[in-house]
Amino acid sequence: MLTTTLGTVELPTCVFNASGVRCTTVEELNTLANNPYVGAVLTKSCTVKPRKGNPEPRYYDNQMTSINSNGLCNLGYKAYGSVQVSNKPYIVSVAGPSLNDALTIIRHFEAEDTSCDALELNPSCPNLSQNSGQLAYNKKNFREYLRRVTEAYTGMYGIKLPPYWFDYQFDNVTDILNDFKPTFVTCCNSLPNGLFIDSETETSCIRPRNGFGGIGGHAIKPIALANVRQFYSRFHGKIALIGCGGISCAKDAFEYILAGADAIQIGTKFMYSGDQVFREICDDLQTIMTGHDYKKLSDFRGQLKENKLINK
Ligand code: RRO
Repeated sequence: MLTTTLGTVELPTCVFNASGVRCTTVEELNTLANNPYVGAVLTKSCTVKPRKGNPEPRYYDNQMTSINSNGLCNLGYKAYGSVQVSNKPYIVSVAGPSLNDALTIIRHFEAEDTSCDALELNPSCPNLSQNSGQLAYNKKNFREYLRRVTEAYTGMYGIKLPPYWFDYQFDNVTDILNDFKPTFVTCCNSLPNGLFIDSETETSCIRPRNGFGGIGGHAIKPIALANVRQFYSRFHGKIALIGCGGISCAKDAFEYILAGADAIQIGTKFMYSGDQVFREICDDLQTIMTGHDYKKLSDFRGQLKENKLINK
């Protein structure tokens, strides 16, 4: 009932982890692989060399909403290339963060026989490049990045996008994506440069960068949902969509699919609740679908209706 596809790759369920959340170590990746409710295993964004990341505390949440400045802590791409996942799709997130580093990583996955089924490119980390801004916000650089990446890599790939706001941005990004034809896009990375303050200690809740960090969870759900919808109406089914942002229950997942998502990723809620969240969302999503008489995701995917209700 919950199976879905990204290009030619089949996922046993449409629910999996967001990159960065409980997916950095080999043990965490194996836990995701062994959980039957998880539709794919996605890694933490990787760099060429292993990175420790930013000083702690670098993550904070209040159950609903999170802030992080993790600083790309990861094992380095070679470690992720050696992980074996055989029972479901294995997706490696590639950060770079420079284009040359991204190319080094991508060439490895092009040349070597790994168990990686797809790459999720990450040109949208909110915690780096404060002076130049995120790559995916710069039309010229984003196009050049995708030109070089697609020259080097012939396998399946998707792109994790930052949140966009205006029609012209959705139009511009769609033009670029139509030229490079990723299999999927993920909407969206965390919202850059938020701030949580602890009124008791009178400090910021995280330490790096004076407390500024990427916001995830409940607060960004309407934004990420809108991004899915905006791209759904522009892609005409040619690029698959993964919704990511504030999904904490099956109702949230249902809304993302109505907006046009083929699959959904869980970040803040997975960090907070752990592995059980996948079972809860899968079970409850099936119950909601049965209540609406839907047997498969394609029965309602993208079918958001116009609101013609009259206020009394
Ligand atoms: O590691 C991070 O600080 C981080 C990354 Br790479 C990202 O893409 N998104 C995020 O919220 N944090």
